[in-house]
Order: sequence, then structure tokens, then C-alpha cells
Amino acid sequence: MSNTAVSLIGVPTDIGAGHRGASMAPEALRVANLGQRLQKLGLDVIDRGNLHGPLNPWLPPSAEGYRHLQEAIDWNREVCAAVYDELSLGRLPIMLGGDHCLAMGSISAVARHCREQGKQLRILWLDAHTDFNTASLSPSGNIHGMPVACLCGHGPAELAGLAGFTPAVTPAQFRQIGIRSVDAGEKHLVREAAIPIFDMRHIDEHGIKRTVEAALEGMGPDTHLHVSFDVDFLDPSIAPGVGTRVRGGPTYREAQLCMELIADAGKMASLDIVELNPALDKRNQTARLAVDLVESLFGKSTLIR
Ligand code: 4U7
Ligand code: MN
Ligand code: MN
Ligand code: MN
Repeated sequence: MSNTAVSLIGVPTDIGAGHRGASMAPEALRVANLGQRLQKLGLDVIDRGNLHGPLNPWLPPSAEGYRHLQEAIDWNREVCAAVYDELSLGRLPIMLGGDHCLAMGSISAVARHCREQGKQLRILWLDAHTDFNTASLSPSGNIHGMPVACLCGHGPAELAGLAGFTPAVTPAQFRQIGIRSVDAGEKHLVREAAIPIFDMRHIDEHGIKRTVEAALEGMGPDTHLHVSFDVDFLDPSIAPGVGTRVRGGPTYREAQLCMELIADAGKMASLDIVELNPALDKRNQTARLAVDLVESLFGKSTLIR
């Protein structure tokens, strides 16, 4: 581990999502013993509790094509400030989301930190979706489908500029793994931006090991690796507790090996756990699965030799 002091930050909101319920996920992850399990791995764990922000008014998209834009801005300002503070303390922030719109705040903070510290930034985006919609392209107006585009400068100034500079990051800094659902309009922008994508077809053809190795290739000694783990990355047969299920995702063992390989690289310095929806889960099984996988991300190994 590049950093063994971790801070849990609860972000109890579903402001960007198309289903209510991700706001309950920070507590579901705590109930699944996330903190204790990381402590058992030898990490210094502080649970900072939950951030606060506006309630979900559950309104249709505005004329500009965004649902809950002001609320998403308010939440992301909180997230950005909290993540920046933890990084300044030399701690590894773990976002207990919350829907995926919070990655605008977390990654903006990471981008600012890296710029100030002269570090390279690599973002591993584990997701069924590319999350590269803009207001005009999005079929839903849900902001959780827009964080990657916003971070790359395609979005409203209040979100695209959270880092203090725009764009916060470039498409070339991303590696997306597990992709199997991209909207028609979104696909054009994804291709134009040339965002490096390892879709499910790539995993099928090359295997998870070579895929993850390729996604992690080229990191230098000063690289900060941010992992944005959307739980819908996983196959819905093992992870039913998400709002946007897409069949044909990684199996338990593929996901576990993916996390083990990320841990082996030793560069992870910040993490989002997002899109878990306890309202759609059964007996907290998806939260427990997410905790298993996060343990692997922090070095719990299945190796016996
Ligand atoms: B998630 C969607 F239309 N693309 O934009 C959209 F299919 O953070 C889904 O990856 C977005 O879970 C999913 O609404 C966002 C839809
Ligand atoms: Mn997703
Ligand atoms: Mn996502
Ligand atoms: Mn989702």
C-alpha cells in the first residue's frame, strides 16, 4: 500500500441517480463492517461520519437537461473539500457513496492535490457505464451518468470547475473497465474524446489479468491512482443491489482478481465506492460483496504460495 492511513467519508445522497436508495449505502457498508475489516488488515482507519447536503426533491430534469443540478453542486462542493482535506493530511480517502455524481467532487480534489504535489494522476473507472453523457446527450438528465464528461470539461462551470481549473482531468488519464452500456449519443463523445476503454468484450477476449495489467501500464513512481468503483461493474447475479443493472459483468472471481492486481500495483491513493442501493438489495449481500472486494483492493490476498 502506498498509504495505510484511510479515512471513510459517508456521502449519503442519491441526488444524481435514477432510483432512490443509494443514500442509504454508507450505512449499509458500515453494517457490513467495512471499517473493522480494513482495520484487521492493519490499516489505520478513521470513520469521519457522513457529509451533509440537500435532500432529494425528486424532480424531473430542468429545461437545461439536468436533474437536481444545484443539489449536485452543493453535494460535490462538500465532497471536494472533504477529500482535499484528507489528502492534505496524507490519508487515503474512501468515499462511501452515494451515487456516482460524487466522483466529480472526489476526483476534482484529487486532481488539485496532484497538481500541487507534482504527481501524475491515473483514474481507474470500474463501471458497466462510461458516464460520459452531457445534458444535451443524456436520455435521463441524471447527473450520475455525467461525471466523466464533467471532469473532462464537458459540463456546467460549477461542476467542471470544482478543482479550481478546467478541465480537472483529461480523457487520457482514465482507464475504464467493465463497460457494456453506452448510450447512442454518448458513444460519439466517448469516441471523439478517445477515452481508453477496456469493455466486456476486451475482458472476454484477453482475460481479466491482461486487461487490468494493460489499464495499469505506464504508471511512474509518482503516480496517484484513484479507483472509482461503481458497484454495477459487477454482474447483477452477484450484485443485485444497484439501480442500473446490466447483465454480462465480471464474475466474483474476475472482480476479486481485478482488485488483487490493483493492490499488487501499490499505487491506489483514493477510492470511491458508489451506486450501491440497499433498497434494491437482499440481506445486504451487495454491500457485503463490495466490502470483500475492497479488502482485496487493500491487499487481502487469495494467494497461498
Ligand atoms: B452510473 C444512463 F441512460 N447512461 O445516463 C444515463 F442508461 O453511475 C445510465 O454508471 C447512467 O450508474 C448510469 O442515465 C450511471 C442510462
Ligand atoms: Mn454504472
Ligand atoms: Mn457510474
Ligand atoms: Mn447506477
